[in-house]
Amino acid sequence: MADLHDSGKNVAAVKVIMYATGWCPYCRRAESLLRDKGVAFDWIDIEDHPGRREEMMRLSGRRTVPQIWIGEQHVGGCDDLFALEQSGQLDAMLSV
Ligand SMILES: N[C@@H](CCC(=O)N[C@@H](CS)C(=O)NCC(=O)O)C(=O)O
Repeated sequence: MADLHDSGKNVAAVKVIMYATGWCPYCRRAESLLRDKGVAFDWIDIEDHPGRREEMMRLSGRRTVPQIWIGEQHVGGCDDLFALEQSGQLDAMLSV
């Protein structure tokens, strides 16, 4: 169901999940930041797996992609991920 995107450097102590689509620029931007951090994450393409779109909406209360979880915590979308980076909280959340 989910593809494991392994950047090859660090393995985050927590599971990172991103619901996404292949064409979405916000998804690519978020992916790029996670890759820069060197963490592996599960990429769930909601177009390849339509049932996962409903799952994403139910779990997040949002309809846009990406939607990102770090462990049990719903981070939100790309802007939310970058806000955590800007505030210096992201590394601790990722344990990197
Ligand atoms: N501010 C959001 C923007 C996300 C966004 O607009 N994603 C687009 C795809 S690139 C989307 O899901 N559009 C569908 C919709 O608006 O219903 C973020 O940072 O994640």
